Amino acid sequence: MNLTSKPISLVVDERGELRPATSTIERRLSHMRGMYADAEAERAALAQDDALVYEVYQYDMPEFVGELVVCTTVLHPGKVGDEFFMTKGHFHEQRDRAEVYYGLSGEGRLLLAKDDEFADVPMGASTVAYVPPYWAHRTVNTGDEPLVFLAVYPGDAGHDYGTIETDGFPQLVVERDGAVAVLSER
Ligand code: S6P
Ligand code: ZN
Repeated sequence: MNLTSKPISLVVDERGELRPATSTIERRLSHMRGMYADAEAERAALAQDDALVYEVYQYDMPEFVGELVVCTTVLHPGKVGDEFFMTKGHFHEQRDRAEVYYGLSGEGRLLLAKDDEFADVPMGASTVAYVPPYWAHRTVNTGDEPLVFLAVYPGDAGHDYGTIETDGFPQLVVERDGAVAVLSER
């Protein structure tokens, strides 16, 4: 994409759409096959309805060092079996690129992983979460409303989804006895 950045003011509407957006992504359950721990529950959910799990509204910028991309994510409430709806999760292709999330509404967790380390931090209205360089990140909605957040990341960061598609993510977030539980697979 041949883009030139200019001064601009964007608006996040009441449902979390960024306006104007230059690209929009819709992720449904069928785009995430194999990512939820309970394969049988995933099959059953897909047989019923290819649910919309999340939407991303992005204002693209040139993919250069020094530029910043802004986008919002609307992560819908729901579960596959007892596992809460989540994003695919990724590393930045340029591993040393960081990111900031600002929570707008809803509640959930941001899961982070790097080598043998992992962490989870709360996400919700007014939360500022920092994704340090080198950490994979995935967001989970643990509430009944959409979890909406704004993200800002370097224009040249890129996205590596393949590593998590192959290796999985070391934590999962489930409902256990009516409470939210973060389980570690390591
Ligand atoms: C981009 C940033 C977010 C995610 C979005 C969807 O670097 O971390 O905007 O793209 O939350 O998640 P994912 O893992 O499908 O890109
Ligand atoms: Zn990211």
